[in-house]
Parts: sequence; structure tokens; C-alpha cells
Amino acid sequence: MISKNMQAALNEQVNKEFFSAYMYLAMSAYCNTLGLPGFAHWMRMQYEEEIMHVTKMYDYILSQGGEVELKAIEKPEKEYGRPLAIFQKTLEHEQYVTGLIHKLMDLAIEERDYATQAFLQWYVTEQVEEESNVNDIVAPLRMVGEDKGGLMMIDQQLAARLAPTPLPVK
Ligand code: OFO
Repeated sequence: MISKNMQAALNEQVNKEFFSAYMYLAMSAYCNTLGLPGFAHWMRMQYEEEIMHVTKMYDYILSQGGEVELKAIEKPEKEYGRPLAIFQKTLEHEQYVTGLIHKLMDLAIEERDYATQAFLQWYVTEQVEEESNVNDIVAPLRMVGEDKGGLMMIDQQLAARLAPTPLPVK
């Protein structure tokens, strides 16, 4: 069982995760317009990953006898600048989401809600991975700058990103 307060906070996070998915889908479309199919693919995989984050939280709310309330999703931007700027924006966004997850954890600790603390631990670990993955892309992008050959090489590497493992259907 979760408190009404925790239920509201988790529903808010579901909405934020949906926004993340929406933003990465917009970034994917934008990368296509830049002629960078590997970047577009990476963003498309990130979109899938965010949908998985949404679904996992949605399932948890229901498993705790809570009510899911889906809210309107904010419109993402359409353009994100050059490749380095796209991934800098991605890093900033993931750092923001990490902060949100930590706030949720603070609430779970304050409420002595042990089940939600255990549940959120998965997201805490996931955010470490999310930030590290993006940092690993920002670094070479800084190095190559606008060099076409360098960007093409990174594009090929990003094209190799695998799809996230699907969650079991409830
Ligand atoms: Fe759901 O981690 Fe990214 O935003």
C-alpha cells in the first residue's frame, strides 16, 4: 500500500518519464533531418527505454493498490542544434531526472515506505547508468567537433545500440 501523497508523486513521475520518451522521440526525428541515422536510432532506443521506465512505474502503482492518473504531456522542442548540443541537452535532462528520482526517494524515506524505497532503488541505479552512457557520448563528440569523418564514425557506433529488454507483460 502507498500513501496518497506517494501515489501523487509517482503519478507525477510517470508524466515526467512520458515527457522524456516524447523528447527523445522528437530528438530522433530531428537527428534524421540532420542526416545522422545512427544518432536517430540511439534516440529511438532511448525513447523505448523511457517507455519501459513509465510502464515499470505504472505497474508498481497498481501493484500497491494505487490509482494511476495520466496527465497531459508537455510538448518537446523540435530542434536541438548540432550533435554535441543534442547530447549536452540529453545529459542535462538526465541529471534533472536523477534529481526527481532522488526527491521521490527522500519522500519514501520520510514516509518510512520501505517497499517504495526498494522499488526506487532500481531507478537510482538506472540513472547512474543513463548519465554515464550519455557522458561516454559527449566526450568523443567534444573531441571531433564538427569534423565530418569523426561525426560519421560516432554515427556508426550509435547505430549499434540494442533495444532495451522488454518487461514481462502483466
Ligand atoms: Fe527515465 O531516465 Fe531518462 O529520463
